[in-house]
Amino acid sequence: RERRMRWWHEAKFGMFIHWGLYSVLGRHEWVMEMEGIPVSEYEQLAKRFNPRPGAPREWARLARRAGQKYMVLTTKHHEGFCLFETQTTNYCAPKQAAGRDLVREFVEAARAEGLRVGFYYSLMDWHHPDGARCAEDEAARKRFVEYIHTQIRELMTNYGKIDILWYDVAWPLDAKGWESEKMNRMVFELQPDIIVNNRNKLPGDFSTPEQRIEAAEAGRAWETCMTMNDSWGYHAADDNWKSPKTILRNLITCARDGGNYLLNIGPKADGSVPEESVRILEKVGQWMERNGQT
Ligand code: FUL
Repeated sequence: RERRMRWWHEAKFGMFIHWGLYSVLGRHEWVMEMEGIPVSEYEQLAKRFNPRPGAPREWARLARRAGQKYMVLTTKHHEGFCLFETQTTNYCAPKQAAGRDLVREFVEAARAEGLRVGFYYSLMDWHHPDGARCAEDEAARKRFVEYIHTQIRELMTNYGKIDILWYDVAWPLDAKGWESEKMNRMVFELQPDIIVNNRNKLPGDFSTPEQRIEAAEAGRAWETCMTMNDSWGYHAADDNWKSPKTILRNLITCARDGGNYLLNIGPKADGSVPEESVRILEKVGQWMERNGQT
């Protein structure tokens, strides 16, 4: 583990990217749940999600200039829409309006800028019919876990070397239900050098304090993930931006206490990064450059 995690400890600073169909609405990445939008209606957003090519390259350039050393993209958030090519469902970018594999574009962009590559993947899925009933219905659980494991296998197989797997929200099952041990075994077989977080109900390689800075127990790696405003997905009306000074102070606190800082952007549906986020990251980058961190 020490060997696998060396680069990550040195990196200290990464870019989180929340991007999906919710970006079309621009009202928080939980919009489907918060506004009770029915699946059949929400699905229509896939017809309007057609980002312009090259957007991931802009994120990667922005990240590099800000002194971030790795990027983690939501390959699938709770809405269930896959940004990657998959055999498991048509509800994925290549088979909808986008017409292409956005995860591939992301991976290529990160590599082109010399950044490490991370995949966020939500276990909870509001789109799959078994996603909720799997807790009470064993046949549903079996189907759903097969679906999830297959998607993870695709992600771990089709994009070359992946550096981080960032699981999220394991509702409504436990580690046994998700077959998390088997899941991680498969992941490490396919990607021996990868590091995984703790959100599939196993300890994994690092802890994931959210929106707060809190060192884990001694000897345990941790990464604080945080938004620049109050939403992970693009939110047009959320202007509660942190100052560059606050962001820098947070980064320095994490580094001082031995943790990493994963700072989020929520690109718009076309892939462009909200102006305010760009401004903040550029300021951070100036400081990083002055201090020899880029
Ligand atoms: C949470 C999710 O519910 C949020 O939408 C976001 O992805 C955050 C990083 O993790 O648990």
